[in-house]
Amino acid sequence: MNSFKLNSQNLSRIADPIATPLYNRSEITAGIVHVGVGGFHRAHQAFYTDQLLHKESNNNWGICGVGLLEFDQKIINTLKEQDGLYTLIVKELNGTLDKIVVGSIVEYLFAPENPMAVIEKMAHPTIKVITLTITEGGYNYKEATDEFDFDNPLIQHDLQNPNSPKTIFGYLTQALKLRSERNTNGCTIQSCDNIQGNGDFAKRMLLSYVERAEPGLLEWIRYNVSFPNSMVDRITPVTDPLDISKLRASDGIEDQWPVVCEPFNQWVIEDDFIAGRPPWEQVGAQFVKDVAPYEKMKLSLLNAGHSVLGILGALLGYTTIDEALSNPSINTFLRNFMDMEVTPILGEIEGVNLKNYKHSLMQRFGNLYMKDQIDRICSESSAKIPVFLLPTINSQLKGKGTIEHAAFVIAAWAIYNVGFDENGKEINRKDGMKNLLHQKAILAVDNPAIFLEIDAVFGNLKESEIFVENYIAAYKNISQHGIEKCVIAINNKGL
Ligand code: CS2
Repeated sequence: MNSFKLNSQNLSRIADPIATPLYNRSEITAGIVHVGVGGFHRAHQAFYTDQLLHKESNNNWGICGVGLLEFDQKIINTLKEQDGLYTLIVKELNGTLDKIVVGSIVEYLFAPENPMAVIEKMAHPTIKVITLTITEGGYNYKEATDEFDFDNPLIQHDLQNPNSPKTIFGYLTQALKLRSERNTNGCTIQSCDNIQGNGDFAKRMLLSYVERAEPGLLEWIRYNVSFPNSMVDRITPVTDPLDISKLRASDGIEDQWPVVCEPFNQWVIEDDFIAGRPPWEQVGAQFVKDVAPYEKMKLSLLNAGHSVLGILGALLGYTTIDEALSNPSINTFLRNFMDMEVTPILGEIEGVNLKNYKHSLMQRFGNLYMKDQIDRICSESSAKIPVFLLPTINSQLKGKGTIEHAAFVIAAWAIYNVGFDENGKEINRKDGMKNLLHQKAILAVDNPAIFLEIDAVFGNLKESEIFVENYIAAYKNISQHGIEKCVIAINNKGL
């Protein structure tokens, strides 16, 4: 098949049934700056926004994508070469692929190249909302002290070089400072990361930084910036080179970086936008007063469920989430974890049937065509476990509920960090705390409790006798019998 590069000029060559932007992209202006143009943003917010731009009167809600890290150079270059266009490949449960060319990213900036351009853009009066996907670890939070981490050398750099910052905190502070000095309207900063109370958390971290960097700005922020909480959801595996070559072979589209994702998507947002907002409700987002219960449900069932499958699956030598779920004992273990340890802490959630939600999660995890990588799920677990799993453990301990499954997963993660699966194959671990985790994991072989001393991950969990007891028992059992036998024994107890 003749192929062509994906860009504005070639849009008309894209054949049905692939949807392309039907709005006039040259008339769209950016009302949103988004930081972190990874796969998730492109499968979720940029997709919702693309759908919105198809409706009338929304021309001022385009997105300016910003790459903050050196690592982002590749995606920003790709967007530049493709005029911001990319293909979203939705992998249905039955294997059908739905493809959409998304057009909502109309500008793109690479911060390391020109920091002032990013600061000016964030401060521009047409920008009403600044959204973030900077990952759980990106908020510069120190679990051990429950505070903003001023020891981070990048933060020190930003304090000394306000006009050429490297972190999101330096950028936002300078942009808000310009807004206040120029008497520009305020704006909304919306976190789209998987963190309970992500808006409140982003606010707390930013204000800690501002207090040190620009204390005179605190008052202005209080009255001119809002930080809505939101729950975001769409499983988005890492794009595989095969996705790229197949797209070219089947549709002739040469897209350097398409995004693959599942059909399901959900976005629940607290309606607190001080300078106006896109009417995302027109395309399926839910605006509610209190997002907390939705966030808690999603983080503790979906994200923690992912970690359960990822960690146990990695030790068993699986490479994808569906493979791990297709193991019947892992499948039962996960369901019992959800029913026995998570469901009791959730309570009633208005408009949600938890039984159906859990059922749909199992279907989503089992999607055979997504090939969601266990490596992706296990990466940065040191930042994920405190958000996905610890709140459940702590609530259950408080309410004297069971924590056996969760303790088992933590024990498995300690063993995972030794670095080998049960077949002796080296695990490809990616984690900001990789070295420390490994050191502690090695010491834990003779004394498992040592692993729980990583306060940055576990806080004061080591002080719970019940947890430590369960964890040590699980650790010893796994070391002796392997994951699968232990999982079967735990499942049998639940019968
Ligand atoms: C995953 C999430 O990173 C992870 O561990 O659980 O990326 C998950 O796929 C998304 O939050 C789905 O909305």
